[in-house]
Amino acid sequence: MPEIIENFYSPIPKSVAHHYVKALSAPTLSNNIRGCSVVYGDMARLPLKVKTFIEESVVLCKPDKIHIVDGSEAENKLMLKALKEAGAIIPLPKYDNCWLARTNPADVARVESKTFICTENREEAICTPKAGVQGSLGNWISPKDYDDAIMKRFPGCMKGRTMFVVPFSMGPVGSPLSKIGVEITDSQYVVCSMKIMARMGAAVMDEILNKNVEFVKCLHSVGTPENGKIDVESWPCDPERVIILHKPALSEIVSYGSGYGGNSLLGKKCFALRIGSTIAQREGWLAEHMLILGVTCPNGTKKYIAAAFPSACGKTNLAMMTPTLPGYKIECVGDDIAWMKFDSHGQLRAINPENGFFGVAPGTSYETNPNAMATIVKDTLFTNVAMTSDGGVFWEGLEDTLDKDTKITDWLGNPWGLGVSKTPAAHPNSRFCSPAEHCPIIDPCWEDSEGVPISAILFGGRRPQGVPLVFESRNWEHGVFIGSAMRSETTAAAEFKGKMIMNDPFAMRPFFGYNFGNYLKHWLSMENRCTELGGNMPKIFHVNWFRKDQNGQFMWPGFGENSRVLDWISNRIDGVDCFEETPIGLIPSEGSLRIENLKSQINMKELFSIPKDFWLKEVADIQTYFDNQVGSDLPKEIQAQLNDLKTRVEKM
Ligand code: GTP
Ligand code: SPV
Ligand code: MN
Repeated sequence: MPEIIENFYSPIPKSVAHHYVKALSAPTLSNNIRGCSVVYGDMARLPLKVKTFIEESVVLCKPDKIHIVDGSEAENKLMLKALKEAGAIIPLPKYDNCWLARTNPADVARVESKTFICTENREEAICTPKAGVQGSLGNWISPKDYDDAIMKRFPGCMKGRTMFVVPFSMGPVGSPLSKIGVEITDSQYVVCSMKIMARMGAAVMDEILNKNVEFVKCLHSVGTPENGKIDVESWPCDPERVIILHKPALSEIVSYGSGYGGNSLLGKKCFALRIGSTIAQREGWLAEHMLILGVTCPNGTKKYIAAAFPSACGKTNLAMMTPTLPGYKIECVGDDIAWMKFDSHGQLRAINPENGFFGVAPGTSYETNPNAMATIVKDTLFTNVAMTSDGGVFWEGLEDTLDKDTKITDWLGNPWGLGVSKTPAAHPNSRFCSPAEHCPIIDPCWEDSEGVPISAILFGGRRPQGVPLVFESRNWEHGVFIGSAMRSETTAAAEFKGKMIMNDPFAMRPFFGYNFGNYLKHWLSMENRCTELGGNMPKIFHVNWFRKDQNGQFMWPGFGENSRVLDWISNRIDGVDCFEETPIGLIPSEGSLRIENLKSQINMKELFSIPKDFWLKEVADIQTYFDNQVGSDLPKEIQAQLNDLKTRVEKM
């Protein structure tokens, strides 16, 4: 046993290996699968279906060794140690068990253009764009091309590496709303990240074994470039041949070439959203790119709100907000993904299927998000942030924390000087990966298996022009239309360069697992489902923290001040008559948005203005988008909503 550990985790000194051996799972008798030795883990715990999945993967990928992940602390320590010794992570002694990973600079974000949904017919997966127009609502791949793509990349891709088998649960283990996956990966970084982001390990394997539940098969390899040359030894990947494949019919995800975030932590966007949305459609619920927060008002009443903003548009910040309005309390249930289902009384309930935060680092500071700052000083794996000479982290937004003797190393490992260097210290999509339980304002109900009751759904994005701070939909159908017409400035979370306004319906453009037209029909159908059960639909709002003035400055201070908007929304949920009708929806009536004690003067008139020219163009742009991208898949109710909006705006 010590020999196995030593040679697997070489060059760990024998004495250290010995120290951990006691805590490890018992060795098995026939410790091999298809001739490949199992160097860690309990073969006896392997359900037949998992064993078959491992066998198939071994035959395809030809790893040297197999490690069945048990999720224990001892195992995690070994992994981190091995990563450190391989130079893949750097310790951050300023904090408690925190680490920094630097990626290959060619592997820094999700790759939407190489992400595919595989179905028999194209129409099941994506809308049919107008002739001559490039579709932007996902990519389809045929079953044959799917197989070819795998066969071009995977055979032998794990030679010389260890194959890790990670059983994981999205949602608390055993909860009726949870779903299980097994990720096979050749990246220890992925294993350590999955330990933070999902419930994983032996308890999940037992769940599969004892309840014989189905699981989503997730196969991941960081790959090796075709010429066999790995650019950055500490971060192997194959950027040229990255591909992220989903086959909903088989509940299967296959990802090659990238070790980064949503490309490699397959429980997150691939499972919880893309495969998740197809399961949700089938089973009658919603899998959404949404934060979930609890807001307690000064009178002690508490409501839960879900909000969909595109990547890097403020979900984590809103979910962890420190309200500036006295007497308010915000608590965080989740910051990225919500699974929502009506209960038997017709109340919409949400769970956060994740176990941690994979949050955008730049912009996070003691001023903007002190709760995130308190979360990330323990058990956190940072990626592509800058490092300080005292063993801490640095990124844009933390300038005030620096003293003049501190030296900075940028995300690429080069010396960096504040006010001197022309490039950012941290990559704009650099991230922290932290356990949710370390968040000081984690909601007491965040792991409740029945989920928390949702009273409102917010849509939003980065809209520098024309879109007011907040408006309410006239009804559910109008709200679904607002979601379908969402647009936002692009960010560094995906491969887009520069800032342009892009349509991002429901903040799900990169994450739909099936045809967007059918997704809209599914959303519209929720109203009947709810009323039949005797419930009330949540109200729908649109928010925009990012409107700019003529000088290009944000007109609204955002962050904790967004509590003022939540206050108004909360009053609207309670039915308070504090609104004014406009062509685009209901906005706060004069004086009903609390603006007392704001630190700076705000031009409220401008912030809530609805310029006719802008909205005429917006209506035309939405029409073009629907015609070009959605075509005959667009539900007639949504077209009718757009027609009505057009009529109202024209009458302005
Ligand atoms: P993903 O994890 O990619 O899905 O992103 P997210 O939606 O969780 O975005 P996040 O909260 O991490 O915010 C992204 C960036 O927007 C950060 O740099 C924040 O500082 C900035 N931001 C968030 N909220 C506000 C706000 O209210 N006003 C302004 N001006 N910026 C904000
Ligand atoms: C996003 O891009 O919306 C993220 C980061 O939350 S990733 O996990 O990379 O998708
Ligand atoms: Mn996200």
